[in-house]
Amino acid sequence: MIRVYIALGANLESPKEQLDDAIVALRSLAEDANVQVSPYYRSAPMGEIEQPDYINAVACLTTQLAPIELLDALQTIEQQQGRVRNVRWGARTLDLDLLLYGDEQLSLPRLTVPHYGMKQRSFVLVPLSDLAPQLILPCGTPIAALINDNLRAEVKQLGTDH
Ligand code: PH2
Ligand code: MG
Ligand code: MG
Repeated sequence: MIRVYIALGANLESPKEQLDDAIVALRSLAEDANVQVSPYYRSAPMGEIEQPDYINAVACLTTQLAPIELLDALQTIEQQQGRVRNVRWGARTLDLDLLLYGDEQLSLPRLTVPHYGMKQRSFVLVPLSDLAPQLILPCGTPIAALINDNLRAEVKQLGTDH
């Protein structure tokens, strides 16, 4: 049984509902149907492409799935929620990124874990530290060492009644 952290992001077609629906779908991947979810955050789009603001969150669950099985399952959920892959970093109904798979460091053709951008992204680090303030990343860095006021100012917490 492995504890995994998954980043959720959406900026099209009722993004909050997309996250709500994704969390229901993630339960089917969890060993005990139990998924912990951070507060939802609104953030400006990272990158050069003009697109709507994102709603982001992080979920934590334990699973028996192997890393590639989990990646396949996440991509199936993205597709079920109407994800169309066209522009890199473009707008999307749902993005599910595998951030952490236990303590493992994986470099596979389809999958890099920890997620390559997670240490730079406020919309990942802030909700991740809400869920796991004591977390030590596989590289040995405590999540707390990556959080600061500037980073927190980049994201706006929404209600937690989801
Ligand atoms: N995801 C992207 C590109 N830009 N910006 C924000 N704020 N949140 C995201 O999840 C995001 C993004 C590509 O995955
Ligand atoms: Mg993705
Ligand atoms: Mg992403």
